[in-house]
Amino acid sequence: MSNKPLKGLKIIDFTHVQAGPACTQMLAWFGADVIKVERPGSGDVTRSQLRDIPNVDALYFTMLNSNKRSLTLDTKKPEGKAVLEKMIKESDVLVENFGPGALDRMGFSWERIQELNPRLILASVKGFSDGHEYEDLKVYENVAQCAGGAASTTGWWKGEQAGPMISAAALGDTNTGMHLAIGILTAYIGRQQTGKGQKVAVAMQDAVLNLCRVKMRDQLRLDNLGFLEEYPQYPHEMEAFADKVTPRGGNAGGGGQPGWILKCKGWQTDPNAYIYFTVQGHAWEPICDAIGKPEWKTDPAYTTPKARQPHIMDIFGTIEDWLKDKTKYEAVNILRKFDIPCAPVFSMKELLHDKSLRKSGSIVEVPHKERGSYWTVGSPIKFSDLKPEVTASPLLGEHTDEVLAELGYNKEQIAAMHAAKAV
Ligand code: CAO
Repeated sequence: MSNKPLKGLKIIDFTHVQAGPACTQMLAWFGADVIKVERPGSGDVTRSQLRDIPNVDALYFTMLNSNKRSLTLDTKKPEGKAVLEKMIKESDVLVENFGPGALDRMGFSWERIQELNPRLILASVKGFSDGHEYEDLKVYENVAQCAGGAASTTGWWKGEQAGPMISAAALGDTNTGMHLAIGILTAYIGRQQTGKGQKVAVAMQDAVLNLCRVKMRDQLRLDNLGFLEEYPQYPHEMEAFADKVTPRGGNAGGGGQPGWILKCKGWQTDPNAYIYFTVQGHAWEPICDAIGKPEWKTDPAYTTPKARQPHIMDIFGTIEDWLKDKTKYEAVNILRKFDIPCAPVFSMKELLHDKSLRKSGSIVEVPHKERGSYWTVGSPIKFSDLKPEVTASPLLGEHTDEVLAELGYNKEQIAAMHAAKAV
């Protein structure tokens, strides 16, 4: 049995969809007692969204709500409100990601929460921060990617595919939930010092922006320099910098190491027969040896990053030529011997069946009462003394009576709540 550091931490999980649930799921993996509060009858909307098996909880729900308990509660009914009040008095954290003002309208403003339990940490996700000119907007993933700078800096700058582009990675949702988890744990440590809870808020726009830090760096450099030397537009399409707005850089490396996605054997039929190849400055000589171009090691047109940059795409073209009779796996197996930072482009199918990921617990199979079992993404954080064990997501209201009993309600009171449809 591994140690569970968050054991004893009681969390009211008043979250839905992805941003909030991702946060509380992670805390549950690490031992917190997470009670998901859901609307009677329907629950979290993701239970029924994009179902793959009729009448059972959708993967969207099961993959974001493992290790939790489920309590159904209509918090707009007086009986439901009373239960939530009791929970607030007895818990450490309340996490919510409702639309702006919803918690206040329900009667649980920050002031009221502090009256009920000054030790409680209230953790919220909203689209925009408090006081922001867009604070009233409801926000989903892609909206946040647009608002936080990811969309304007992702994708192609010319051709038919030109235009802002959304990432498939949940930069707005799960990423915001991860930021919130850091905020909650910080407030929890703070409470150990002060005895007081506090309100922790993460706006999805801010969480996306935090991941776009290097693009803000580029904007500041562009303001000063008028061009960005590591972008594929440099130096042949300088007009891309004319308006001094950070352009989209396709698959270019975001730092001082140029990189690109390169075609491997079979790319014509396999949409993922590619590798990412990085030209790390000090690895230039090994690269020349690896790709059979030893003459580039001494040719002044190639020896320094500055000399290479104007024709970096031609260099990538030569590397692609070398790759054309090698699968992505064969290519990486050669390049790894030369210490070149690279990896295959893995499809979701490959990742799902990846032996290393299954061995490390990054992909896990979880038994489920109604589905049989499901595969999910396990904890990306690894500890020496904690092996997170992923357990099934709860059925809707599976723990309602159990949680109410723990709160001190007797059988008759629980039956009355059922009769009033408050739970
Ligand atoms: N009992 C009674 N009422 C409940 C309840 C319960 N257990 N749970 C929720 N409700 C009520 C809320 O109080 C709210 O009521 P009012 O608006 O009438 O006051 C109502 O349900 C709707 O809540 P909502 O605004 O959160 O839901 P929505 O589906 O309209 O919006 C979303 C969804 C995600 C756009 C919105 O919640 C939001 O902007 N959240 C903040 C940002 C966020 O987290 N977005 C990411 C979601 S993950 O992709």
